[in-house]
Amino acid sequence: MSDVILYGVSPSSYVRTCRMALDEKGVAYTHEAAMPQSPEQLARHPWGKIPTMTHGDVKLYESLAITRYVDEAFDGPALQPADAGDRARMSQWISAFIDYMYAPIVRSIIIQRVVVETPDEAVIAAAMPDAAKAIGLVNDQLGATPYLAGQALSLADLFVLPAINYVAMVPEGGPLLENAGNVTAWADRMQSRDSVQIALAA
Ligand SMILES: N[C@@H](CCC(=O)N[C@@H](CS)C(=O)NCC(=O)O)C(=O)O
Repeated sequence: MSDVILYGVSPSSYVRTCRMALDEKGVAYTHEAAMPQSPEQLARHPWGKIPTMTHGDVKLYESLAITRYVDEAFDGPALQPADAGDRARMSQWISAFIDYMYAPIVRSIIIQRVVVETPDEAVIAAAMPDAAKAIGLVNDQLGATPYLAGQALSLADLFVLPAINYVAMVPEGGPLLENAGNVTAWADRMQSRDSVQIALAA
């Protein structure tokens, strides 16, 4: 058994991000399908969220901390740009995803459409302008650079991709993605990566 253990159920956007980071680095890990807010997960994360990760004595919660640790503690291709400007842009996109994109796209649209038995159409409709704005900005970035932080894959792509993948699966994906050709082309390119196929198939 690997001494890296990632906790959290597979459909979670943030669990997918961490799995992709681990697989991009070639790190062997055990995946335990912990549920958020379960007693076990509350013991690992003060707010009961997923994912969490342990590596021997290192016990981490929060996806940004986990993915940065994975990139910095293990061999394998760098997932953070060396160039200061690109690295800052990576941080900007991760921060923007967590603060402005996750709520409208994942919490409001995807969870209502995919998880909730009777979706609240008002919640979905209210989230559409913010979701459209976010996807438009991602589209502009991907028109300028092949990946969110520049010329190479970075953690920023791994944070944003799972949400975009979900958007493409729900009816709202039609209007949200119809004018976002750079986003759909990037998402298509990303699908060819083993890490993406493993995480998104789960
Ligand atoms: N800030 C946390 C957010 C994690 C998060 O919101 N995870 C979701 C699943 S994608 C979750 O645990 N939701 C259940 C809950 O909030 O109780 C991180 O970056 O890891």
